Amino acid sequence: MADKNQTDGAVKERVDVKEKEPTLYTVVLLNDDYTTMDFVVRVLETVFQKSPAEAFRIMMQVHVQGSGLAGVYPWEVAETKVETVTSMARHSEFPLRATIEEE
Ligand code: TYC
Repeated sequence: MADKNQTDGAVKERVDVKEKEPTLYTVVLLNDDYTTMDFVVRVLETVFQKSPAEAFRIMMQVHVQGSGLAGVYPWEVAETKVETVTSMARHSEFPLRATIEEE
């Protein structure tokens, strides 16, 4: 049978095909006084796949407003992004921080 949801006989067996939506988490970048603007733009381009223009826009938003949304992901992806940002920043000796917020 091609489709499990189809009925063969009189009694239709209910096959639930609905996928559960994964909870999404927002990765937020935080401002500081020491991380260079160029470094933050590079992080947004390489870790969060932003275009140069979008990366610059987000970096400026963080710089002016204190924080900004870098991306929205399932939990494990969000966690890995934060770890990658933190590790890149520490290697370059910048205090840049990223946090996770539930959507
Ligand atoms: N405030 C930093 C500066 O003036 C730039 C900066 C932007 C730092 C965004 C962190 O998440 C950040 N060099």
